[in-house]
Amino acid sequence: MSTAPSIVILTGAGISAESGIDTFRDKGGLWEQHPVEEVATPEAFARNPTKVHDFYNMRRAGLSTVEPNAAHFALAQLEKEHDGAVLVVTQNVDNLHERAGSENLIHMHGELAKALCTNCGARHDWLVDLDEGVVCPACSRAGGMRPDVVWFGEYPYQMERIWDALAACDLFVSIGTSGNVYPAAQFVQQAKRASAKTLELNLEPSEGMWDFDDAVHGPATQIVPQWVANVLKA
Ligand code: BJW
Repeated sequence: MSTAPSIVILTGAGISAESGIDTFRDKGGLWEQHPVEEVATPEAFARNPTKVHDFYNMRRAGLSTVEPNAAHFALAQLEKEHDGAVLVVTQNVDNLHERAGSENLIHMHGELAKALCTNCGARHDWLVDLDEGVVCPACSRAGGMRPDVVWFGEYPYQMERIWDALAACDLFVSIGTSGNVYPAAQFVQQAKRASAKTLELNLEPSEGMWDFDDAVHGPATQIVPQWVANVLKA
């Protein structure tokens, strides 16, 4: 059995920023351009589905114009070369981790490249626009297709698997997230209850920086590959 540390990594919008994807809460971020209560709640979708579809259609179309960066690639390399377990839990709905090669990956807030039918519960790979008239390929009904993302007030995906991994990890690393959104913002406490070491890698100190044992601040494309290189040579 490996004695190498088991690592859980939480990523947020900051890891994709240098790939050209807007963050949410930074100056000029997505919530400044599109008020959160108008595009990221179930109530907003019920009230104005066209507006919500437009917001996600724009972001889904943007996927084909961006590439994974050095930070995504470094995490994929860590998963392949580290002797212990490596799990990446991302809050991001982009597909840059998987395109960089990460395989042990959970999209806790869903995926832009998937659609969910609210009539039959089927999930579909989806790279084109959605609208209220789209027919579900599984149940053939129209009107129920939505982006497969987790809005405020909805339950994030695979939480049991995430809590279990946090309870069993030796090292928890949070990368490129402001720590504003729960339950992800609580992961550091859960990891500490398991006596894991905790590390923040972010452009600037996050809301919860003082909860971490260590922190390194700078652009993800610099500090993540450096951290991975140190782990792999230890
Ligand atoms: C760089 C960088 C570079 C920039 N290099 N870094 C009151 C108290 C507590 C909780 C609640 C409350 N009222 C309601 C709640 C719960 C609510 C919540 O947290 N609200 C808060 C606003 C208070 N949460 C929910 O409703 C969640 N569900 C839930 O709680 O269910 C019940 C439950 C309870 C207990 C256990 C389990 C379940 C659902 C949350 C859904 C979030 N959805 C969104 C949008 C959908 C997806 C999408 O459209 O993309 O997910 S919101 C948005 O925020 C998105 C993100 O994934 C998420 C996190 O944002 P992130 O990634 O942190 O981005 P930013 O922009 O905030 O930060 C970027 C960071 O990067 C910054 O720090 C920069 O400095 C840094 N950075 N460039 C490195 N180059």
